[in-house]
Amino acid sequence: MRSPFRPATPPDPRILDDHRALIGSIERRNLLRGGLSLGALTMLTGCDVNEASSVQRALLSISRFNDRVQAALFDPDKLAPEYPKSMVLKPPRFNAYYEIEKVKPVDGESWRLELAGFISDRRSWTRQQMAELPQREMVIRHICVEGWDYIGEWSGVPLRTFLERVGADLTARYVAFRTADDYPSSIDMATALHPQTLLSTAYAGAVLPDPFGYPLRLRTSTKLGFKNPKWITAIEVTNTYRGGYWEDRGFNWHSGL
Ligand SMILES: Nc1nc2c(c(=O)[nH]1)N[C@H]1C(S)=C(S)[C@@H](COP(=O)(O)O)O[C@H]1N2
Ligand SMILES: [Mo]
Repeated sequence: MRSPFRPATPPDPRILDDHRALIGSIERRNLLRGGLSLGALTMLTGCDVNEASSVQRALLSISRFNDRVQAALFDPDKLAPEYPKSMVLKPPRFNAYYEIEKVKPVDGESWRLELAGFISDRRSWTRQQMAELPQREMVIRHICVEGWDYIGEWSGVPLRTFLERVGADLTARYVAFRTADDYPSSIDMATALHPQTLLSTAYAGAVLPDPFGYPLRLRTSTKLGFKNPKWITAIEVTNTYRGGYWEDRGFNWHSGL
């Protein structure tokens, strides 16, 4: 908020230069037509934008506002398009915040899925136990913010089925994920309960290859690629906003339908 101790000196416009990516993402979402000026930013947020850290905070608060609007528009009954299996890309296209050579395979035998937060049975799960749950398969389009996409065939247990089985509080706001490569991620409960949101263990009918999230990754049909954490090690049901790897760097948290 505006500091009572600071004189109202005109801010240095160069202060925005460090935040071009975040500003670009806000502008692309049409939240601020005609570009973002420091004056507009101060007016919109009531923040003192003389400091780089408060610029960052102001931009993130605009981004969060947009998230709330988008979450309100989310229609849980709207299904994303599915495609014929003949269109499935084999192998899928890899992406992560590092190169494919740096992928550290997860050992499926010692792997456990840990549970936390508003869940009544927080015992951990093995691969075998996950495989015994009801499975679903879907052929959907994966879209990355970098501007590429592919059609993939994913199978696994619907996240809704899993959350019901462990006694999760389905009225909580968020489902958050931790992963073996330190890529935190979180989604709203409506998306978690969507019929096309899976805890996926297979691609094109075969066990997930290491680069694509073995043994367990999230696969949503209503979210951009970066909201699909791979190599999941823990799930938390929470009312606390947990952000995510790219979200904490300015990407829109909702990023989807
Ligand atoms: N754990 C983890 N999950 C991740 C990422 C990552 O770096 N680490 N990258 C995300 C991004 S940006 C994309 S586009 C997809 C890529 O998934 P794919 O390799 O299965 O196509 O994974 C997402 N999930
Ligand atoms: Mo992505």
